[in-house]
Amino acid sequence: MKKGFLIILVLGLALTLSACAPAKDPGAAAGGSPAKADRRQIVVGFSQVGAESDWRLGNTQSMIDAFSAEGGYRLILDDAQNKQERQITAIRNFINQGVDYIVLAPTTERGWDTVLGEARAAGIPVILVDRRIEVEDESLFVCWVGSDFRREGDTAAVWMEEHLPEALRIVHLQGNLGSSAQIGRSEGLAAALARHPGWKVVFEAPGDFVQAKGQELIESLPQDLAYDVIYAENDNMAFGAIDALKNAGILPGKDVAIISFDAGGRALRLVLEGEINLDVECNPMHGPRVRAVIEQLERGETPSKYTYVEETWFDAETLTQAVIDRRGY
Ligand code: GYE
Repeated sequence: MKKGFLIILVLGLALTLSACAPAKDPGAAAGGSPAKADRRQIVVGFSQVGAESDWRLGNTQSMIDAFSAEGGYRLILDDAQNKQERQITAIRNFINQGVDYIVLAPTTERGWDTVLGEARAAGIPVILVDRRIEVEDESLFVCWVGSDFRREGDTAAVWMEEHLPEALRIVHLQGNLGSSAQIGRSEGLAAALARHPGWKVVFEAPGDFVQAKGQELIESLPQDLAYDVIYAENDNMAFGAIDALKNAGILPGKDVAIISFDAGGRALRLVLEGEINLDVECNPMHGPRVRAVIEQLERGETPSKYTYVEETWFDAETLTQAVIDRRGY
């Protein structure tokens, strides 16, 4: 009995000692080159909006691919689940961890002054991607990379002017209120409404860029509400709207025109099939663009303050299968 106890004690001690032993230098053990071990890893804290849409998933993947360990980076990714408070907490965590760069894809435009002031006080450069922010002092961020959302809204409006009748009853599914993507796309529509007395918005509500919410909103419309077009501010809300219409025996793309934004692969297939009439492109592949900005900063260069991504639009006449096959999102 006593002897057994002693054996256990000795074994336990041996295990504890081995756990405390200093780790061997992996480079030396593998006979690896010291130069490789010395190379500095750049730590990037990325505060992402959430996972609300196909666009967002494509965007996250693009960032993961761009900031790989093989490329010399360590990416700390934080998913804020569409909450600005969570993004503010994430940024404070990045500051505490002493990251080299903070990349922020902001949920909404306002409310960033304080936390970005904290990042500046800690000497950490902040790069904005996707949506924009409104701050008192624009030097709180180094630069921004993303899309011209107002232009996307204008593009949709022009297409509607050219392809749809002058008397138009519009159902407007908005994105996250206060986000640049919502603001720009809604502004484009509002400007066109001012030009067209025959256009009327018969229903308008935010669906937060989420498929289930798009579906719920269309299902919630009064039975006797007549409308000609659904202006959905992203593909996922358009998917939800399409499902709701089909369940009600209404043909999307024919009985009701569908306008959408993002133009991800899944949506483009519906353009070819005639269920989405127009999809305005919004490119989420920002990873390499943000990496290029960081490379510039590492070389001591000054990146341009605002970089807009080139984008186009697709309807059944302009879209080809080859475009869909090349889509990375
Ligand atoms: O259109 C939508 C996503 O900010 C451009 O956010 C982005 C928008 C995109 O959830 O699908």
